[in-house]
Amino acid sequence: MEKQLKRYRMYINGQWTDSVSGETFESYNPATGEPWSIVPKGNSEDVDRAVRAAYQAFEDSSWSRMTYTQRGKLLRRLGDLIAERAEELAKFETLDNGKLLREMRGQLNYLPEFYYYFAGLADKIHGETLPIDKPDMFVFAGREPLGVVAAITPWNSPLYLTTLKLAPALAAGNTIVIKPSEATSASLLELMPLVEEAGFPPGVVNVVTGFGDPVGSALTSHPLVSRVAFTGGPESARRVVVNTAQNFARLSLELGGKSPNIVFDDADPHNAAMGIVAGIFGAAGQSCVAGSRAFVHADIYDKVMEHLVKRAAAIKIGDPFASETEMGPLAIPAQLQRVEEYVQAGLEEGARLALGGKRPDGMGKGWYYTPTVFENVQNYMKIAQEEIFGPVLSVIPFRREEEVVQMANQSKYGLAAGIWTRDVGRAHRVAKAIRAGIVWVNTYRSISPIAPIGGMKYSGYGREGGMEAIYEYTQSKVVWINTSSEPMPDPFIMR
Ligand code: TXE
Repeated sequence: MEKQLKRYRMYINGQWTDSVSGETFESYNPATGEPWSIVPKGNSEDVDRAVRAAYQAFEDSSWSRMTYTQRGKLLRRLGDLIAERAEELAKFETLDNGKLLREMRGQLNYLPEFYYYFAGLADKIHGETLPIDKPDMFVFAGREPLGVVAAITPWNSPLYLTTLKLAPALAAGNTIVIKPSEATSASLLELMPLVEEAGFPPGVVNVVTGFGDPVGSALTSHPLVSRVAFTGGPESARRVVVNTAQNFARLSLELGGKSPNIVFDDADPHNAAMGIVAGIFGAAGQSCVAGSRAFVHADIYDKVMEHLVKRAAAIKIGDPFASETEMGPLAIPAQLQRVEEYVQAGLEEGARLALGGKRPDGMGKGWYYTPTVFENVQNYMKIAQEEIFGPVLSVIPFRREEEVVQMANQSKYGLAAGIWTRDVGRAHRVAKAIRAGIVWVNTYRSISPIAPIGGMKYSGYGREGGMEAIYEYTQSKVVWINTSSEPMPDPFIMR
């Protein structure tokens, strides 16, 4: 049986390699619940090899003396290669995480834009001269790379979430070691031949596969790592924060949310209902920005619910590779269990199921769950406060703008929010009042390399994407030049 499984190796210092221990683990297809590939199970020794390779590559002249324009060209070439192989890469993602092929295809087809954007920025990381308040001093400030970046990624959008770290890190001149989620190693390993073909020197990009502990822990605490970029859950994030106390690495955390999707009484009920469906049932709710709390104005509540439940009930669940499928399985069994536990908690707290709340029939061993809509939800309930990361929506009616802003902000999270209204003043007011890093008005789940992504409060800190990402992967250096020909003045006075 094992012979039929695809066998992967890690990518360290431009070489394909097994783990030092020789150990492996299986990766599963969520649609069938069966293993389909074998991946090396790394440990701290593999991490050490990869970090040392990245550190050496950072120091090596083939990377450190490469011009920013040349680095930009390599990134552009990588973008072109991804564009050529987007379909193939998307299929590996679907095999590993069970998300719709059409969604992964959409992400992969758009991914080159991120490489092009950061390729364009690579040689625009300018410094500045400072109009210093002292005569005979010429002072300038520039930005320099940080060194070795450690990227830790989850299973929901493996290459997209990797790219948000990889592209700006390389554009800024860093090197990188990436640890993909143990559930989805394949697409990143499939990307490595393209990294090589694009012309990145060995050691600039490395991949160590394996579990959070020991691989993630060893990587985030390694003394030669200067920057950690983490996307995942809060529990692992807490350990990462502690780990970086070892190496004082800079850190960005993207940890998901409990995003409100707010429908005002002047919104088109059908349109808003479709926005809610997109926000929570797209990707089966396994998205950091999932609009998992829908606040609907009481005056149009019934109409919105009618459209919402009708459309959600019609969602086609099935094989994520089939073009007609609208919702695939959940990516890992732990998620299925988590969703079931939260649905039970919702019922116990007195919320009422308007739709779903069970596993669908006839789906074999796949990790499927039906689109689920809860009514009669109070904002303080567990299902309205904790991230479920599955196709479970809580709907809460409201009457007043201040009331809904208050409820939307009564959450420990602050990643994203949606507002549905035709009143431009209200759109601006509410967007300003919501404590979230991203606010969408009359749209949901829109992304672009130009717009930064990141959260407030328990959703984490740091921003990915946009010009801000360049600042996140560089540090400033100030140089003072004394232009005076006078002798050195009193050495005991600070000047
Ligand atoms: O994520 P983990 P899990 C949320 C979502 C989900 C919950 C748990 O609510 O239900 O988190 O998901 C690595 N040091 N999100 O447990 O474990 C791990 O190997 C370093 C939101 O599956 O956080 C993987 O590569 N790394 C999120 C990565 O962390 C460690 C996406 C993420 O997995 C580690 C995923 C350690 N000690 C889950 N332990 C989003 N923001 O989109 C684990 N990891």
